[in-house]
Amino acid sequence: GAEFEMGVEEEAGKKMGVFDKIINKEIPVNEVYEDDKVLAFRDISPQAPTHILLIPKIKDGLTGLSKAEERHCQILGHLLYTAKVVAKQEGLDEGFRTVINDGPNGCQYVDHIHVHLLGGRQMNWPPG
Ligand code: DGP
Repeated sequence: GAEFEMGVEEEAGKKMGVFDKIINKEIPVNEVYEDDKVLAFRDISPQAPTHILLIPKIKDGLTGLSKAEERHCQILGHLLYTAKVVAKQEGLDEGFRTVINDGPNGCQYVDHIHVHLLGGRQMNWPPG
């Protein structure tokens, strides 16, 4: 999609991505968790009663999971662990789903890795 292509420009330093603007507080979000490495906020287009995005504050080339290198192992683990912390904070005691979309087939639109945390309703399997 268009935003995926925008990310290429961003890598070249021409354009700041939407999640960078969120990290820089240039775009306001409904924040639910923050620490030195990760920011979590409510998705603008929620697909479940609870729909939160978790993103690393420093992208470090991690536009998507397919671009992960061994140096990203710590932040990847921290993102997933934080999803659990936020799920508990949100009271998702009956379960929840985490999703990382990657690339066109994965319906990834924002090229800054993010974990979707979805809950508050019965999820379906297989996903669409
Ligand atoms: P994905 O398809 O995995 O790339 O999901 C990107 C998600 O980001 C999508 O669910 C909508 C969300 N999103 C995009 N722009 C904004 C924004 O400006 N604010 C918030 N809160 N969410 C956004």
